[in-house]
Amino acid sequence: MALWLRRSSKHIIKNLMYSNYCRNNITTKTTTAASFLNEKADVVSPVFFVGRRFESTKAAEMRIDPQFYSSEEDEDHDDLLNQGMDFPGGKVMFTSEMSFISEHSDKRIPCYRVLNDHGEIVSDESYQQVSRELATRMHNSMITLQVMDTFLYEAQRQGRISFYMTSNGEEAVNIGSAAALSYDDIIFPQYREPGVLLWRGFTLQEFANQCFGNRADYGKGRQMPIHYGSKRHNFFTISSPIATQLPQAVGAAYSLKMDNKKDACVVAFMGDGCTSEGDFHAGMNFAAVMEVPIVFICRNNGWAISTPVSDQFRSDGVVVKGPAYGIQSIRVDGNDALAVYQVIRAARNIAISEQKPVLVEALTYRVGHHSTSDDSTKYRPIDEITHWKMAKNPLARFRQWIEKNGWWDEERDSEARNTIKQEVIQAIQVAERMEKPSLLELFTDVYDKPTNDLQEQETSLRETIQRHPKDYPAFTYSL
Ligand SMILES: Cc1ncc(C[n+]2csc(CCOP(=O)(O)OP(=O)(O)O)c2C)c(N)n1
Ligand SMILES: [Mg+2]
Repeated sequence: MALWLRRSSKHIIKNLMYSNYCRNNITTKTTTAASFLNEKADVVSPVFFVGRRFESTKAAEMRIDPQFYSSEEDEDHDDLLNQGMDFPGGKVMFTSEMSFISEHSDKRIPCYRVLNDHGEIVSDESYQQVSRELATRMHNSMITLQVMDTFLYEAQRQGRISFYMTSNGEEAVNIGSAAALSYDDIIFPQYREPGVLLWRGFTLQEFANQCFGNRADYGKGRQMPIHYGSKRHNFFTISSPIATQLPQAVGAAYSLKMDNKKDACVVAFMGDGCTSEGDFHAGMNFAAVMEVPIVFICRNNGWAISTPVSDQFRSDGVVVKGPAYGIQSIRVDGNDALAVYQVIRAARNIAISEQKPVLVEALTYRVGHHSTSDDSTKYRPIDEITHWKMAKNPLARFRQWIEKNGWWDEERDSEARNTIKQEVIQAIQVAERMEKPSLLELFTDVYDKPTNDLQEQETSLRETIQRHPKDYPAFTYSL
């Protein structure tokens, strides 16, 4: 019985292999068996696995297992080896050489740049000149971001707001990418990309209102500072749990595809640390499989709070992860605003015209502390920070370039900085003086009708504030 089973199974498997072999080679008109299987053999597509992507894995493995062959079948077997096998995703050739893919290539993926550290153009013909108007606007926006960061950071240090995060050192990724996009593109930010919102017209007053959590804050004071969001600017509200924005962004990109919208894409930002979250991998895979128009921009700034990238991953950064998911990818110098602009423009073009995702890894550096709750000198050398702040400064590099073009000079620079400084101070003063949102707002916007426990909490909070009015001065007016 055992012998019969073995012989029968060998026979069945051999037939199976043979029929698969024929089907795999179905376009070769001379194969009589192919004609037997399908009379229109010569016009049938050679792709065997279409529509049955996952069910044939086992059969495919069995087909190449030598234990199922007898010695007289060796020649056939060699032929089969040489043919390779059609497998979901394309033909895979066999090899008799057992070799593991190396964990890294000898050379690191190069980094695209347009400007060198002295603001000189080093790019080839792939670079497209930008207009004076655009270049000066980009520079002005980078200064605005820097000045806003300085004053809001100080406001936190003075105890006027509870928390803040700067984008110091990452101004070029912020503004270079924002300038390359259309306002219809939908942004899913991580949190260190306020420059994108600034570029789209979110005012300094709106930034300050959010950080002070006042009545004019769109989040009604219910979020920590820097959790901006604006429907008007196609900028999804920042959410603290890292990487949650990625699968959401892919869903939004899929909806663009379903709506056949061919003039916009989704742009999802993330940090290097974000790529260690499961949501990064789920998002990348879904984007690739569903072929959605999305540009993933990873700001690889060297650190995820106190975790250096060397403790984050062993791969050559983030860019190499793209091809593993079947995503076109590129590495760019994130401190070169011109290079970021060029790359994001091209990436956006691919995402929309090919309806496919693109991954961009921008190499930059977080010059500031992670947030106002952090002291980065505790875990990284000051020399490292100084190097990136001085020698690799993205604003200094861009400024040198626009000065060489005769579009900027010292006088213009100090005038711009002074004007922006006054605007930021004014915005902070107005935001600070404005009333806080009504306490009632704390319990709205989640349920249509507040649940019993929410009602109890509201009553309890009111009683507490009435008992201790000095501890809650900002809220007593709305009781
Ligand atoms: C799911 C989740 N885990 C952990 C945290 C705590 N956390 C906040 S920021 C951060 C580091 C993120 O680093 P990175 O993505 O590189 O962004 P960067 O701050 O460098 O811009 C961590 C771990 C969080 N907010 N959410
Ligand atoms: Mg980081």
